[in-house]
Amino acid sequence: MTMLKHVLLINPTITSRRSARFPLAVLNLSAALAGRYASSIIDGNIDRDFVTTALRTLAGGHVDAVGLSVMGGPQLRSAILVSKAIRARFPGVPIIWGGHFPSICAEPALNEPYVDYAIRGQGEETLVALLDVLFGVSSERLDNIAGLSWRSQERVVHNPGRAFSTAGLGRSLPYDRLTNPRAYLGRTFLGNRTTGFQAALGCRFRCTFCGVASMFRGKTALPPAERLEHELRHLQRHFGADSVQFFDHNFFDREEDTVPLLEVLSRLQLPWWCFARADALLNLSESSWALVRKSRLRMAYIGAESPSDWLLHDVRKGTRTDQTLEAVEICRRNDVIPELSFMLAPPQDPEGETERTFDFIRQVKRLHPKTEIMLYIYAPLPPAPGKPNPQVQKAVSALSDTDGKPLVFPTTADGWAQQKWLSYWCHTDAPWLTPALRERIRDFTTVLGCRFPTITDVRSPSWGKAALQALASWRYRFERYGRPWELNASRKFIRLWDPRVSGL
Ligand code: B12
Ligand code: SF4
Repeated sequence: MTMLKHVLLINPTITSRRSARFPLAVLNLSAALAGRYASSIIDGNIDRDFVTTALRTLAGGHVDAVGLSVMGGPQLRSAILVSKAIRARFPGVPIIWGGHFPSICAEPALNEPYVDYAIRGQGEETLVALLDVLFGVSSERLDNIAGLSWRSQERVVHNPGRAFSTAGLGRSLPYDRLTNPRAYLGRTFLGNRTTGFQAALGCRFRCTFCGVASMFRGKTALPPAERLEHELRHLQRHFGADSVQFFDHNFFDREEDTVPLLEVLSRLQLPWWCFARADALLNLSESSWALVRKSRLRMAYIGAESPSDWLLHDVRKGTRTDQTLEAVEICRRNDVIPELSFMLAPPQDPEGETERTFDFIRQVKRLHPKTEIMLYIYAPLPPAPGKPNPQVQKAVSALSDTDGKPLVFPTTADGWAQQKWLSYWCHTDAPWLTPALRERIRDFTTVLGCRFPTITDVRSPSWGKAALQALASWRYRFERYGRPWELNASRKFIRLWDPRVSGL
């Protein structure tokens, strides 16, 4: 019997143990490798000493390649840490990066000595094809593997992108490969044992600022209803899931395709959360809304992005501000909390747009006070390699810093891990923001967050939230956001939860 080659899949730390949800990327990859390659998983969200664990596993001598899942932001730093450690101790083991960071920044990743291959977009088929070549299973050449970026001598080569695959919809995830699968269900405002789950793949839109668009290039596929039911019942039965956070980029697609999924959710009665678009919600008929209510949808995260239709048009969002307001209203009528995300300070008019966004948020709050608000800075990323994207190219070529110098993105992964660029990737800062604007945004965020503590915060004590709310109410009412020193001081004792950083 021949031993299968072994791939160690690592999800580097991105969040606390308590916020850890199923590491879906490495689980999907492990499922795709099954039968052809053996795999094991290390999750840095649960194993807080995952670098040591990875080195120990490699020292065991049975690992033939390492695959890391890398999102830009804090996960990039932990990915660099473990990759450097592996390269130093086991220089002969190939290190493969996949996920959102290398999908966009394949070149900066490959400009580092600790990354050998960068897989762009959906990773399952590309990884199998790469391993087949590395281990001599196939006589294919590296330059024929779609979706792969690699080094040929000193040059970085980006092969063409891989076509969208729906194969993942047919696979069940090997939760038993995780050390303790039950650790991934946590208490949230939805329930005591909320699970993360991805039903559909991709998104049919191509907003220029969004990493999802560069990964899926306008493609989407929904799962068959039976699969959704089967997988969720499994999570209920085996791990006690009592609620679901859907990680789909976009849960609501065309009504006729979404209705069978809503019927499943109505049967299962698990309170749920999802990403949605304003236009898709507005397109639902009354009977579909009845299903939404019956299925116990609690909150829908909607990319409102901006109070200005010209900007929505510029970034190819495909929705309008009147649709955002209508979606808020329809959510209110159906007892669903809309969670609106906004991108502040676009470089065309950072101050003006920011103030208009604040006014728009006040309007939304008057319409439906329970609406949750997520504030980000507009921070478009460079276009992904593999296929020219003139719209994204245009959006980023117009960017400059406060001195008017054109913005130059880092050319290495280490460069992207510097604080300035980490904040940029996380949409918490951008080089064209003046100190005054930064302060204005910080102050507004503080006042708003204290005045309307998020319902998703089940960790902070309710007395603390009530105290902050009372303290912040006059400031919000009279629009006196500047220097909220008393709120900042109180928040040192009463820590509020930030769903932007840790999720639900
Ligand atoms: C869950 C999640 C989180 C969780 C992390 C996990 C947890 N709680 O345990 C938390 C809440 C911590 C998080 C944080 C952030 N997130 Co997040 N997150 C997600 C979410 C909803 C699901 C991720 C997931 O599991 N996807 C399902 C898997 C199967 O897909 P995948 O990861 O893309 O994996 C596929 C490929 O990428 C590739 N692949 C991935 N890894 C690997 C590895 C190898 C070796 C290979 C070969 C291939 C490969 O193959 C996989 C299968 O096809 C996604 C949206 C989404 N649906 O993906 C956003 C998303 C990934 N997050 C995003 C962002 C920007 C962030 C933040 C950096 C900032 C922010 N604004 O939210 C923060 C960081 C916050 C901080 N700490 O400061 C963006 C990424 C965009 C981009 N260009 O980088 C996304 C796409 C959301 C969005 N629409 O904007 N996030
Ligand atoms: S912002 Fe939303 S709708 Fe636009 S591409 Fe990204 S996931 Fe799709």
